[in-house]
Amino acid sequence: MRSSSSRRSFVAGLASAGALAALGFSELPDGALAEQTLYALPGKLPLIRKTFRPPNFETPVEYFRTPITPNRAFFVRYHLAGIPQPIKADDWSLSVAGDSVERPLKLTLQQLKKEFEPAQVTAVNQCSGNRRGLFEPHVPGVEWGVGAMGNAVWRGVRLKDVLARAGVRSNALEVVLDGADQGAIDKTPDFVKSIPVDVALRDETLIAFEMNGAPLPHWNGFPARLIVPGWTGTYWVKHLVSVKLTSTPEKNFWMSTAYRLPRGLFKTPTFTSQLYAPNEPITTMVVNSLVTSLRSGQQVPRGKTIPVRGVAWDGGSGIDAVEVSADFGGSWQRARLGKDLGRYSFREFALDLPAREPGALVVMARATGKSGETQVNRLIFNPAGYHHNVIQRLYVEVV
Ligand SMILES: Nc1nc2c(c(=O)[nH]1)N[C@H]1C(S)=C(S)[C@@H](COP(=O)(O)O)O[C@H]1N2
Ligand SMILES: [Mo]
Repeated sequence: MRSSSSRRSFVAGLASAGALAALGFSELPDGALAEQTLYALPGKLPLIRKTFRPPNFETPVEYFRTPITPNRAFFVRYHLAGIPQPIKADDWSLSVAGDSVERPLKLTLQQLKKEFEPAQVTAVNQCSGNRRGLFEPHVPGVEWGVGAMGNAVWRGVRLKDVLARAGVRSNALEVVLDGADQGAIDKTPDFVKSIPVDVALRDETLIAFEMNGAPLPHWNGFPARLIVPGWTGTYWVKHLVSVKLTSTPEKNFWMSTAYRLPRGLFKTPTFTSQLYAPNEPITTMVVNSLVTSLRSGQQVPRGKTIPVRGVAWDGGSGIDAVEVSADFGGSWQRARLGKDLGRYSFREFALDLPAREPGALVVMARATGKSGETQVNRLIFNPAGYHHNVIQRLYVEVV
């Protein structure tokens, strides 16, 4: 084993960006980086365009320097080819049905807003495939960098209150969610997701129509979307038009084939009614963090400090600690944590490292949840490229 000081000089001796990338220092493989273009959808700031049809746009890192992600910078993810058409609030209604409700019903947006108690939650919406572009070996799918996520204050009504109005039968197993977007000339099956009934009946599972105090942007699900705090973004169905309580597992492509993981690979909760195949659906997010104050390859003047700041989050236990290392993980120091905005929210962290001697450093940040789960040193490979929470290694040069 190398000592940390010889590791440091080893890193300092590396000349080319290619050699650094080979060690995992670049944020994305070279090809993926070269393809990054910024583009502003109507109502949005310029975001990193991954695909245009369907619209898949990633949030640039600088917007994670505040714990709440601005609506105009919030990432956009769609599955069905074509651009989802804006919906008029007056034309929209939500149907609540299924074989496990007593009384099917339909609600307008006005009814939803007026007849139910308001509720809100601050929660991270992160795509299961966030950081897929960093997978080694490479896996197919949208090659996301680090910005297929965002944190917002979501406001709306509780799904459980809406379900209660329709009457929940005791045989209810899953709640099936469908949005207004459809692949009209598309071969892709309609995007329909389900969640376990106990998750649907939690206080913090919402039908939201506001994001950070404003109506949901079209691209993030206007006029209403599902919020499932702690669970990955795939369950947060946008432009929600149908909620069905069912006594049988939902078996469409998006539940049975996509968004699945090898069984038992992660210690996340099990979606028990969906265990009819050798694999299992993804559920909650794994603990993770993002350094927002440094870019790999950055130079810092000697005598100054190296600011290590960023955000950390997990699947809902809340962040317990973020530790920072400047010696390839040889030693770790606890960062200060920012204000607690709730267990589903981003938690800010900060630590200043001294930039004493000229040379190269590898800065790492490692988050641990209150569940005891910690970010991993090595990728837990899975074929669809989900749950990337490898500790970042940022190469910083003191000059
Ligand atoms: N109607 C609809 N809802 C959807 C999707 C979709 O394709 N259609 N994609 C899901 C996925 S996979 C993610 S990660 C989140 C992304 O939310 P955002 O686009 O608001 O950032 O929306 C979810 N809800
Ligand atoms: Mo996603």
